[in-house]
Amino acid sequence: MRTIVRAAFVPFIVFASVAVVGVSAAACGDDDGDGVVEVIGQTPEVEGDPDPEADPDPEADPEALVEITPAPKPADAAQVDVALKEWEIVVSQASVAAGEVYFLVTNEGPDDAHEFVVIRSDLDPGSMPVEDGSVPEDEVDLLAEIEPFPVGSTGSLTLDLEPGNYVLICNIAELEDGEIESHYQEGMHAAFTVE
Ligand SMILES: [Cu+2]
Repeated sequence: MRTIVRAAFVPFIVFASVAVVGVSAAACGDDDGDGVVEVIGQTPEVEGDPDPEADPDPEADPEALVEITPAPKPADAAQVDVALKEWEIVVSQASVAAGEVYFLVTNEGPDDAHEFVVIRSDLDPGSMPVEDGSVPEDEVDLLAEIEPFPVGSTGSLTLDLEPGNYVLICNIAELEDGEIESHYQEGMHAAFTVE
């Protein structure tokens, strides 16, 4: 039975090898049946979509995204300008006083949709956990985010932040030429401190 299942999913296994090789290697260290079971468990995400160039995150398709506009800045909030681009996040200041913080976030592209995610973490900004190119958002202290938005658009996020260490990331992972392109791993992360 396992042989039949495995044969049926050969095209997917080839296609997904980049995504699962780390998981399989970590879990069992070889390529026996355990690895195959893990691969099969991921098929619902791809099943019915035979195009290996397909974007696994349709939300990230610039063509499908609408422009966003920033909310007005609250009078007492500290403003932090944020530029999202390939491949970095640039902040106008890396620390602010505790209290209301108004992030004014622009996607400078030049080509890709980006998102803006605020995580509270003492980890080095480049050392967050990663699964299939994304930081698993249920395994970190994610405070808020601006969902993927197109190049040239600006949004805002106002948060009441306590003193501590924060990490700002873009968490989009998409297929590029059959391989996962992780915006986070390409460098879209920045440290941010609240005093
Ligand atoms: Cu991005």
